[in-house]
Amino acid sequence: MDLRLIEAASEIGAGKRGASMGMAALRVAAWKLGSELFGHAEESILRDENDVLYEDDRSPNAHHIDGLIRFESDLAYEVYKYLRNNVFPIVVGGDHSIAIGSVSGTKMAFPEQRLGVVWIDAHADLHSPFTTPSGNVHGMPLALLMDIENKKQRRNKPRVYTLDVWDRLRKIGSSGPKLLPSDLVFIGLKDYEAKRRLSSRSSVSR
Ligand SMILES: [Mn+2]
Repeated sequence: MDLRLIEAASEIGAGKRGASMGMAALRVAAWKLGSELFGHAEESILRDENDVLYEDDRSPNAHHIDGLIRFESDLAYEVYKYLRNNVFPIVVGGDHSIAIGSVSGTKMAFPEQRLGVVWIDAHADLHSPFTTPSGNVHGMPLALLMDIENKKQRRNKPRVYTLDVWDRLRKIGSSGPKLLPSDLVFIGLKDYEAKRRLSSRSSVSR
């Protein structure tokens, strides 16, 4: 089966800059180790929206989430297109919010099938705009993909604008959950975060 590398250098979801350099770092390391992957596999390079990080943030409980709409849709379509043509896509980020487009695109290619996800991370990435202490979207992709908002443990009052964009991201490819909790495996998790109650400082981000 042919492989295709997809460079998804979006770093809007992270709290710090730098995740967009992932592919460049891998390319250098692979070349040093004598790997031929980057010399032979074809690459798709997606246009990122990282410039929104220089603009005012309209969404304190999901920072710059509007910068993800076009990007995640493009990524989903790219993944879908290759899978439908029997080409295996390897998506390299970028921060963890790129899972939104990657998994949505896989679901578009196999709409009748249940997807399994192996999540290798120190964090569970199960926050929503209602529960996030930091407002960083890289901590939310699994909740979005499983359609979990966890309002019971809310600590924030997200803006209507934020929830509108969240809903559009949730519906990329199809509405309804892309993934079931029973089909998700975590590796490397440190812990779940303790639950918190809604506080009066709810809009203050860490
Ligand atoms: Mn993560």
